[in-house]
Amino acid sequence: MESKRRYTITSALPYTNGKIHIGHLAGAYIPADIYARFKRETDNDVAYICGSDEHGVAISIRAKKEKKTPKEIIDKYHDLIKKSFSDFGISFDNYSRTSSKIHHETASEFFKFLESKKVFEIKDSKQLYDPKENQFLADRFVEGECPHCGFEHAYGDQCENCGSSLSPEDLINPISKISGSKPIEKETKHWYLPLGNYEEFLKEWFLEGKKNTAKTNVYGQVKSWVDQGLESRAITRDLDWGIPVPSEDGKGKVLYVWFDAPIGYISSTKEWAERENKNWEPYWKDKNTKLVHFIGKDNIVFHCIIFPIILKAHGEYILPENVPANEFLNLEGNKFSTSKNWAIWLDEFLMDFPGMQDSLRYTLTVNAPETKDNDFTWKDFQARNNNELVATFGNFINRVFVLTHKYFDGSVPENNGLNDIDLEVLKKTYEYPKLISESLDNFKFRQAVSLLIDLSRLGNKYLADEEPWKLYKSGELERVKQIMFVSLQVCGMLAILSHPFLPNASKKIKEIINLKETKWTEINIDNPILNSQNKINKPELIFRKIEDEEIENQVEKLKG
Ligand code: B3M
Ligand code: ZN
Repeated sequence: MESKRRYTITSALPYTNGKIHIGHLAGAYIPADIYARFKRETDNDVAYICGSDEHGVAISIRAKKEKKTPKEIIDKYHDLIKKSFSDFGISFDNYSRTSSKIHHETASEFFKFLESKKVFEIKDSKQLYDPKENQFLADRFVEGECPHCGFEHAYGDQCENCGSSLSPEDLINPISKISGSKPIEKETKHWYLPLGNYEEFLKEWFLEGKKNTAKTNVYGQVKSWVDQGLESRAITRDLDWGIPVPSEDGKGKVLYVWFDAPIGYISSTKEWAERENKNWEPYWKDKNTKLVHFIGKDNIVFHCIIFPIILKAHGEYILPENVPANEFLNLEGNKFSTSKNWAIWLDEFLMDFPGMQDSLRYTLTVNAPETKDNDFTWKDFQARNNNELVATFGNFINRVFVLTHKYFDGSVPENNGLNDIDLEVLKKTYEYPKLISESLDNFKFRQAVSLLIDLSRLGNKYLADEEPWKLYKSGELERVKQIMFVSLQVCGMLAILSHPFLPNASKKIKEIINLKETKWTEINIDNPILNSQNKINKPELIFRKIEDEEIENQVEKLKG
C-alpha cells in the first residue's frame, strides 16, 4: 500500500441557490469523502477542499424569485448547506465561499496574470440584450431551443437535455428569463479563452495521458469535445453580480462564474492553510501532489478542459490526476427537480432519520451512479439497511460481542494456537485492506463497499460453521477461545476498514473494542488487531432496522 503522498481532493462547489439533496451527495460528496478518509487512513497528507459557489446567474435568478438581494440569498443557502454537510459528516478540511475576500483576490490575480501573459483574446461582438430590462442576457438569463437536439428549454450556456455547451446566440427563438421578452442584439466587449490553442496540449495530457486511468464516461465526453473542435470561450459577462473584471476596460463586467469557481478550490486551500499555519502552495504546485476533482457528469468539460487550460496557461500549477465524475442519480424513476420538489433534501433526511447518516452513505455508495445513471428508491434504502447493514454487518459484530461477554466476560482470549480453518479465515481477513484499497484507488466505490460487506459475510459464515455455542456447551473451552479470537480479529478489521464508508459505525465499534487509531498501513497479520489488552465494552446496537411505516411515510411525503 502506498503511503505518504500529498493529495488535494475537491468536491464540486455547490451553487448557493438551493439546498443539498441526496443526488448531489451521490455524485460529488460521498465518493470524495470516502476517498479523502481512505487517503488519510493510509497515512497520506490530505487537503479535502470545498466551498459555496456564490456567483453566476443561478444566484441572481433565485434572488429575483425570492425578492431578495443576491447577498441575502447566498448567506441563507451558504449557512444551510454548510450545516447540512457538517451534520451529515462530510469531512472537508475546509469549506469556504467564493464571495470571500481571499477568493476575490485570488481570482482577480489569476485573471490579471493571464492577461499580462496575453493569454486572452479580447473581442467585440453582438450579444443578446433585453431592451426592457436594459441588460445583457448571459447564460441562464436566456432560454430557447437547443440547436443540437431541439429541446425547448435549453439555457444560454448549456442544454440540460443533450449536455451540449451553448452560447446564447446559438439558441433558436431565445426568450429573456427576466422579462419574457424577445431579446435584441447589442455590441459588447469580452475576454475569451482561446481553447483551440490548447488542442495539442489536451490531446497529449488527457487523451493520451489519461487513456488508462480516466473513467470511461469521462474519457468519452472529453474526446468528443476535442473531436468536435474547441472554440474560444468568453470568460467575462455583462452582469452586476460576480467578481469585477480587474482591467481598465472591464467596467460593469464580471468574471464568468466558471472562470472564478474552480479557482475557488485554490482560494479555499489558501484559507485552510492560513488557519492551519501551513503553506498552501505545495498542494497546488508540487508535481508530486495528486489533485483529484469529484464532480457530477455535467461538470466534466469544466474540470477536464477549461480549468486545466487555465492552470496550464498560468504555468505554475499542477493538473488534475483524475476527475472521477459520476453519472446522475434519479429518484423513484424520475430526475431530481427542485422546482417540482422531487428530491430528498439532506436537512430533512437528517431530521427524519436522526443518527442514520451511515445508512444513507451506504445505500448511495453501493448503488452509486458510477458508470451509468441509477435510481434511488426508498424501498431499496430500507432493504439495503435492513439486510446488509443490520442483518449481515451489524449482526456479525453484535454476535461476536455478545458471545465474548457470555464466555469470557468481555476479554479477548489469547491466541493459543489456531487450526487450518482459522488460519485460512485470518489470512483472508488480512487481505481486505489491500483489496479495498485497490478498488478505491481505481475509484470503484461500489466494489469497495461490497468488499466490506463480504468480509462480514465471511465472519458470519465462520461462526455458523464453527458453532462455538455448541462447543461451549460441551465444555470445549480451548476451541471456543480460538474461534472467538479469530472472530474478534474480523471485528477489529471491520472497525478499521469501515471508517471511510461508515464513519459513525466505525467509531462506535472502535469505542466498544477499545481500539486505538490504527492506520491501514500498520495492519499486519503477525500483530493481531485485538489482543488480551482490548477489553470489549458492553455491546450496543450499531445499526437499527427501518420499519415499513417509515418508508411509506417518506414515499407519501415525496409524492404528496
Ligand atoms: N457550482 C455545481 C453545479 O454545476 C457548480 C460546480 C462548480 S465546481 C467549481 O451544479
Ligand atoms: Zn440539446
